[in-house]
Amino acid sequence: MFGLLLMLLLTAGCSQRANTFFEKKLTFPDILTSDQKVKLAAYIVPTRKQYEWQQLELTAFIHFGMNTFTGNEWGDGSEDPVLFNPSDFNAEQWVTALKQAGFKMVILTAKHHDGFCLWPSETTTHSVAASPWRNGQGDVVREVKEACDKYDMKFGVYLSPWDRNAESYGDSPRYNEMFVRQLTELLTQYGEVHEVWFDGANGEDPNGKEQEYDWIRFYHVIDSLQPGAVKANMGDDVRWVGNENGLGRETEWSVTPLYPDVNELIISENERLKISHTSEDLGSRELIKEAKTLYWNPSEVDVSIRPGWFYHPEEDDRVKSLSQLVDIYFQSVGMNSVLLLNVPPDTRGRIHDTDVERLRQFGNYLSTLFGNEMLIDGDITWKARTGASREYMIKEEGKINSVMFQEDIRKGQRVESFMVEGWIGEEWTTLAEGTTIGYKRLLRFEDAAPEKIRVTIHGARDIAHILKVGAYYAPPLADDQE
Ligand code: FUL
Repeated sequence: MFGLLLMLLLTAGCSQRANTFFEKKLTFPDILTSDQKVKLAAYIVPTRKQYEWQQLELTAFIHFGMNTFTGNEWGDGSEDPVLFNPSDFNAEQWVTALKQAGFKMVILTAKHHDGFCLWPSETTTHSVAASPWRNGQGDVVREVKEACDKYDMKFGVYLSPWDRNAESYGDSPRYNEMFVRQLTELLTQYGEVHEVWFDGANGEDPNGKEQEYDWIRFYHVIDSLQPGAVKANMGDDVRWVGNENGLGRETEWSVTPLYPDVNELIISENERLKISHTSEDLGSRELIKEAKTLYWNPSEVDVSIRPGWFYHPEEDDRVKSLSQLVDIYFQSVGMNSVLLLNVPPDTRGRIHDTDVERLRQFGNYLSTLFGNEMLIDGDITWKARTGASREYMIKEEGKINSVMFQEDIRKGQRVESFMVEGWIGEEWTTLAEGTTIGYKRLLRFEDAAPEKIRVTIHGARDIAHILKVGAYYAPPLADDQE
């Protein structure tokens, strides 16, 4: 029966890989039962670039621009370019601080809502070219990209569609044309770009005119100029988790009917299903039963190391503590998401010492924690059916308080619920319970010293491919490390 279903889907033109899997998208034929739909959901897999992106785990946002100098979070576009004048700009300092902490990509705000371009764009005079910095000869995008290349860091761009400076904003075709030119400059003049991040903000122009973004055209520009770049947030490769607090979902399905609101058809389908980025449930069986199309659309957790996205000196003593950052790590990377941590440089054009030190502590903490694997045999792959259990031996005298699970998502995301027990004092004691796993799931519990652990898969949508199980001891963290 399953073979017949696959045949049907093939003839329906779905993109199928290796005779079994569906890359990124699957539209169901009308005749399927609910159970068949759930089963097929287990065969939707990431594209290669989505999979590579997921493996980065730690990525960094850099909010830097006019707001750094005016103290704003959102400029209105009327700011004088002479205000942009970092006194000691050093992109290598950003990249090395992030690199040492384990970050794998830097995404720069090439243009925020105020429309000020950090590169000398030919589309506008509102750019670094009109600033005193480097006598108007500077290019922040170039210097950051060069630093990334030098230290083997991936590079991404944030280009705000909402532009409060552009005169054409609100005159939809004209502004879209300019936006495409800006995108084209960024995607052709700097070498490889790995992520393009589109914010959804869509303010009116001063006369109340609304701008209609041509998302599909923007997608085509990216796909043709940088086929290796994932499109995030309003893009269709990477999904905004739905909050800016560093908090993922306990149950995080990368397979979901949610697609960004790029046109009327999609908007009405999202409305019919009553789903948006902030919905708690984006992938349950109940939702899949109602869906017509499913996507591989994994979650990205964006959060700032400071209260604001841009640097403000008055927030120097409000940099997140190490324990807050570690919590965020467990709630993002540990909840089947990629972390996008914002670290905003100051008016010198350098990352402040407090933030550099916190990044160093964060990187050290993670390498101590995960550098000491307590399981002897956690790397053996395991094909687990619903109800299956497996025991893992712990190294002698090992204290643990966290466990890690990974599914081989190249074969789909399947686990719906599982449990971890420890063999303590000649009996099994429950240590932790979880729902989804996906690319990675971390669970924490009280310190325990079991001789071995037992993992039971209580529910799965099909045979789950468990790639790795790990157990670790996370050293205690006091909040006074701020
Ligand atoms: C938001 C923007 O309005 C903020 O300023 C920031 O850039 C954040 C990452 O996205 O929607």
